[in-house]
Amino acid sequence: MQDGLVESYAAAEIRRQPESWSRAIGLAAGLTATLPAPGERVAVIGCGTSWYMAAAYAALREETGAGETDAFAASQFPENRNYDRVVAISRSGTTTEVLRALRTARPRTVAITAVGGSPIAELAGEAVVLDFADERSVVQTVFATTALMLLRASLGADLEPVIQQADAVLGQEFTVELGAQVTFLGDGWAYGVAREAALKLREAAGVWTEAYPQLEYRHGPIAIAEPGRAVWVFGEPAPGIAADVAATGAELIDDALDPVADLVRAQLLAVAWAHERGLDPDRPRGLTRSIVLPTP
Ligand code: F1P
Repeated sequence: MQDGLVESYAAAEIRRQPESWSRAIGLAAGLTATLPAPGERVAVIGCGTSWYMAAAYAALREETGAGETDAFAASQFPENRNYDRVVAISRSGTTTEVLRALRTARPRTVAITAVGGSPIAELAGEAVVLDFADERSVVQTVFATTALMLLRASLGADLEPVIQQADAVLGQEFTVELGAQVTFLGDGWAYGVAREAALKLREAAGVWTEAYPQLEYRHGPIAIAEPGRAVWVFGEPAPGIAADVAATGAELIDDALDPVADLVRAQLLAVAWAHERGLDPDRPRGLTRSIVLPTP
């Protein structure tokens, strides 16, 4: 473990994740009337990290046959859709675009937030308050994954193996090799998690990252692969991807982990690389805890 890793809020919050997930999973059974029911048409909205968690849950809900589910960056939420339920994810509960979208959403809305009594919690018809997962770092880790694990639990997933994998990731010593560029790949719900991993490295460490569905990788993004750059696959690698990456000389990272446990590894790397670069992972350049626009 590097000295720097224990100094940031982000490092401590990353380590809190398995415990926070267990707590959230314990809440899921009591939220069956609040969270989307099987068969409902659902939209899930958020901004930044919260959007990527929304995208992961939406794809997973469809994959498990629970019902049609769309995910939108809150600013892109279409006003004239009739969903059975709209789920808004926002750690702060103050993000302007989420508030704007919720004002147009109907009929049932539910907020998942870390802050009870926040504007989004008040505006939504119902609120799930994960205050135990709130964070000091601007860069989100524990709230985001806790919201996603709660939603996964609501779909009936057995998450104990994921917790064990994350515990193992957190217990590992790893050497920090500064990556010049990392492209994350994932399919289905893992694509949302891959986008979040890419965002984490950009936000905390200023690393150049990209993220694509696996089969999109050959449609252009592969052109930037070269020795010294990496391609990190979340979930099972698609046939032929490993060989195609090897041919470029880029490094392939395939941890064979659940995507959320793999995200924990990416979070740890983001904090470690931030320290290597002399950056503060808690206070990334140009970012604030939430984006509150002048016109609400
Ligand atoms: C969403 C968010 C974060 C991002 C930054 C700005 O916040 O976009 O994901 O890292 O801090 O805000 P929230 O709506 O989940 O509070």
